Amino acid sequence: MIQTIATTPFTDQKMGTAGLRRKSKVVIQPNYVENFMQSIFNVIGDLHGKTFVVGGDGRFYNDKAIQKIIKMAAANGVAKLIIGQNGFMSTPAGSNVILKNKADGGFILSASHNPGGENGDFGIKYSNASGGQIPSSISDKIYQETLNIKEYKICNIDDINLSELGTQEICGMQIEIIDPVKDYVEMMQKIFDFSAIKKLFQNGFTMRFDAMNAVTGPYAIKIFEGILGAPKGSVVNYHPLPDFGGLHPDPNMVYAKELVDFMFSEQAADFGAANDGDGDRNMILGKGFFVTPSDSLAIITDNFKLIPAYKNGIYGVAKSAATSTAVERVAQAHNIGYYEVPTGWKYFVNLMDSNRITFCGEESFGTGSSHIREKDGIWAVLFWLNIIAATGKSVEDITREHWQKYGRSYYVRFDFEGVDTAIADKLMLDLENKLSQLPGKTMEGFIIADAGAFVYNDPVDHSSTKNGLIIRFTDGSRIVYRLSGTGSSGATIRVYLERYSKTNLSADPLKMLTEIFKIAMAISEIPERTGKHKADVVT
Ligand code: G16
Repeated sequence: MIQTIATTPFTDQKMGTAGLRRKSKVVIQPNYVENFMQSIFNVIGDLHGKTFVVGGDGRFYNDKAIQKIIKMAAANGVAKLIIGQNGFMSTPAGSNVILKNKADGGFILSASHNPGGENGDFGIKYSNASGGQIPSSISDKIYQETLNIKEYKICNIDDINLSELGTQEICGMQIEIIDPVKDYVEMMQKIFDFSAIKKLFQNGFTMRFDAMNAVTGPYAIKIFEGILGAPKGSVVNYHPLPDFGGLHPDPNMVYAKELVDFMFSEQAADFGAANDGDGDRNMILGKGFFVTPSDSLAIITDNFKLIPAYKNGIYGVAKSAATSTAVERVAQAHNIGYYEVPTGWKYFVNLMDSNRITFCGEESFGTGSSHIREKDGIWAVLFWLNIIAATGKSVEDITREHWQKYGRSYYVRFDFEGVDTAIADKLMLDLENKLSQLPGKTMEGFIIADAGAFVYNDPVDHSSTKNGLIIRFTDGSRIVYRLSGTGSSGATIRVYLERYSKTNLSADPLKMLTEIFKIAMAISEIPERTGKHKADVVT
């Protein structure tokens, strides 16, 4: 039944910040998924005795791609696949299943927060036995393999029925279909104080969770409405749909508009939250109030003692360089380890494995802990609910009290999307060359303290990664420039701005950052070079 099929390489199968992401129309080309998967299998080498976890966020082509992966895994000698029922599994749940079963890795079929459907994006995230996504050293090898691939192996059998739980054998490989929600729920119950959160709802607390028609719907219904007793209707858009029902499952102030409008209306619930396509991102809202992901990480870290699983102490905390410095002040106050890594959750994995950190987070709506090796949307929501249950305070009060204690990092990200790749690359190169001349200069009343590329030297595997350019001012303000690594076409230039104030705690973030924005544009020449005088997305 095993066939060897001749193929020719695609030249665009280089993984980005988190796996391979391309337009669905590109991925559905004959042999596209096959080439990519065979390249991974070739790089792994001997697959005999190995177990992998497979699932996805249910987007268009999830069902087709998963069948290909099953048939190819069997043909390549994989011993066992653990698959989410109907091919569904969130990214955090997948990480948990890998770790719990001591599997050799896993594949989550998702383009994360990117839109889905035939005209949207598709993607494949590949994790190893750590439960986290592979380091760049391995993804580089896989990319080289994709450029040289000549054939792939596949079992010539009918599609497998993925709706029945249980074990079966195909082509000499074992398949176990599991309930993707069960293990995840059990893990959350071990971390948080479910009875305190349950009491909160019994006392009339209200929430709205927007699953954005993506993978977390079934998890959220089970946990929030089922176990914790949130009123029926608290979870909305909970049916995972191939095109996310036309929603763009990116939980931020722009794309989670339905939730944001509701939370800023008269009818607002006490608490609002959303997750992204594959359930690793989160957005936290109070009544008429938005918590930036950078502040959320700082607040979560400051409150670790309120959570059963962390109350005895945490190792430390890490953030991506582009994330605001709010959590740095918390780490100093608690005298715990503090690390700054490049953008990409995979950079946290070594720090967690070596017990250097417990919590980590990113400005891109990702927060998580060492319970798994991916960011975790529902975990972050439960963390906030647990803080609220333990303190009896609102989201806004918790955040404002945090600012009183530590000061406030005003923080906004500006995305310039759909830029010609050559223009974006040249802009970053020229900018980097310019940075060494900037220190000491005064612009718009701000003095530049230092400027340069962000280079991370991993303390565990000693690899070195360069990602983004940073300008720091003498008052603690910062500008970070990066090219996104999660787009499916063209380039997106991200500009992250931050300004710290110890005393001015209630200003409008955009007003606070007016001058810094002007400086960021003047130095980079983004408007002149891209023709864009306004960012496409401001979050
Ligand atoms: C991925 C990574 C994150 C990263 C984000 C944004 O998230 O896992 O670590 O912060 O992309 O990356 P970029 O700025 O390069 O677009 P996800 O949720 O898309 O998998």
